[in-house]
Amino acid sequence: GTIAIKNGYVFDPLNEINGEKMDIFIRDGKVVKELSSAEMKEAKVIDASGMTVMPGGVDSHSHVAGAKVNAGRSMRPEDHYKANLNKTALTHSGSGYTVPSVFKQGYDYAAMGYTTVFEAAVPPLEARHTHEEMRATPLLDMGGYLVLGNNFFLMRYIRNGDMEKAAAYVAWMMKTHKTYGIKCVNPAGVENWAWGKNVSDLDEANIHFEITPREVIKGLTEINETLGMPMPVHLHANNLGHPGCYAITKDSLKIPDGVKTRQNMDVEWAETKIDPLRDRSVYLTHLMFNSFAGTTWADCESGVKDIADYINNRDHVVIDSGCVPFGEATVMTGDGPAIHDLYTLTGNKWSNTDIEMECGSGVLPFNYLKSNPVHSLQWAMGLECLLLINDPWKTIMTTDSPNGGPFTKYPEVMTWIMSEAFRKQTFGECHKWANDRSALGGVNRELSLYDLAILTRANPAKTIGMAHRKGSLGEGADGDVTVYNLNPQQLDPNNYEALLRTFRKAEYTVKGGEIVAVKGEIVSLPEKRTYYSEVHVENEREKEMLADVKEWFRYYTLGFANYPTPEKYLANPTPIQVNGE
Ligand code: MFN
Ligand code: ZN
Ligand code: ZN
Repeated sequence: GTIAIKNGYVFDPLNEINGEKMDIFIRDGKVVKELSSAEMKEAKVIDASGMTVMPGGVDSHSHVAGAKVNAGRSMRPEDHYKANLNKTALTHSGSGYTVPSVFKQGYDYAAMGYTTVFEAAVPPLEARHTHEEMRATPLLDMGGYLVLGNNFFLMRYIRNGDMEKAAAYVAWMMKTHKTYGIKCVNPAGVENWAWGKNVSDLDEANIHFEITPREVIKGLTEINETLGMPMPVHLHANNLGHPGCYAITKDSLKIPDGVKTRQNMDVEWAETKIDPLRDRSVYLTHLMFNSFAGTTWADCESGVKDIADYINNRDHVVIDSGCVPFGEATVMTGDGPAIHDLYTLTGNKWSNTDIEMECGSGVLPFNYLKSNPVHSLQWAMGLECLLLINDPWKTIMTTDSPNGGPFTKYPEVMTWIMSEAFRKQTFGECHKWANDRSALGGVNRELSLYDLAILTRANPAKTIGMAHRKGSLGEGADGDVTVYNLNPQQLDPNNYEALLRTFRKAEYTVKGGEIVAVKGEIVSLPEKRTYYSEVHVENEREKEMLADVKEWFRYYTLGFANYPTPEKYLANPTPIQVNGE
């Protein structure tokens, strides 16, 4: 589409534009400097006078597609009653509050101004299912991270120091499953879950493979940089959700310190003022869930300050928060033992699957209550993750949807980080542990619209290596734009009701130069894309590695030829060419 968005206050951190009143032009789906007068006559025009204009929202960690998300949908009929959506002439019907149907999740994200969402965890053997659901999710450009932290081949190669084959294997797995980056969930620990066990410290070797979490993290970060991957290793650290786990989280972050980043992709860069190349060697996810101090739930407290101090002093780490906005959630993760712990704690119904023993996953409904001391502390800790780390370019706003709460609660999180008055309001409603056992009460920082654009657009895009297209309104970027009905000149953080209203429904969501949502109503359904990394390594090396894989495939429950996901499973497959050596 061709469109002019006129007279808005633009917040575009990748181009250092901070509330400047200006016009944004899009031709054939891409941002351009200007339109000719002939083109202007044909173009759609949005009058954004007195409004806030940002790049389309980018979610770099959300659980939206694949086996465990679908298990969540099928095991929670009660969740379907909590939200439903009638069909219109244009849109499909849908239901589900914490685990919405594929249609509803696409519409709901777009209504809030989001246009790009990456699925947080794709088990290799479930890649086809994941792609089918991504393809069926309307409006969003998507991609997924491949779960490799307990992969048989990698554990064996890394333990034997066979790093060339390990790298060739990762390259081959990315193109075989059409995935985008390396995900590492509870390294070495999920393998032990096959015996009903876990690992508890970085130097505890697991059963049979005899490899430690430290060796897996070190190995995967090295492989990631050898291959020149678009994004850093995406780490879900060990001991998630255990009181005291903040220590192992901090020690895990020290492992990739000093690893030299090498992002080597063949893309046309959008014009940006800030170096869009990545400088982080690790992207730690849902920091909140990995930051408990103390020894039991009775004496637990926030450990976020300690980790934030570390991150403030180093430059190789970027995190997403995993905020808890209170209320219904569905916890789902590739970390089987972590969900089992929550099952023994709550007695809630749960589901657990080993996927050919390479991944274990679990799902369990969870309700975060303002009356519960620990849940209130978790609310405070999630916001600490975003407010105690000083440099906004080290943080990304998420709820680890739907683990901390559904993504439809993002407006609440945005408002809490922008408004101390809103935080005070919530402190008054929730359990006193939120204040007594965290540092949040002493924080008076209020993020600006520019900061917000970093945490929800520029930084997720930059972190995952998508800044050439996403999170930017620079020339050549995708024409994805959010217009909020909010006049920055009249922004009043004390009027948090107004902020909540603003963020719940974007005035306009523009995707690829087409208006897709107006005041929360879906008005068009243009095509979408799926990104994955096509990593190139030497043929010889791939051949040697494949001989090993084929040998072991005799033990798999499916044939080697059925392993790959063909391109036809993807909506507009868009490979990113990566020069892997
Ligand atoms: C990652 O995968 C991902 O992870 C994310 O819910 C996830 O009772 C999965 O409910 C959690 N305990 C407590 O609330 C506190 C303890 C209790 C006690 O036993 O002492 N204390 C009190 O009740 C205080 C009483 C006094 C007072 O101050 O009021 C439990 C409970 C819990 C806590 C349970 N924990 C789990 C949290 C972890 C991980 C959720 C989700 C997680 C999801 N993504 O006079 C007075 O004032 C009286 C004071 C009171 C008194 O002393 O009696 C994807 O990969
Ligand atoms: Zn996780
Ligand atoms: Zn997650």
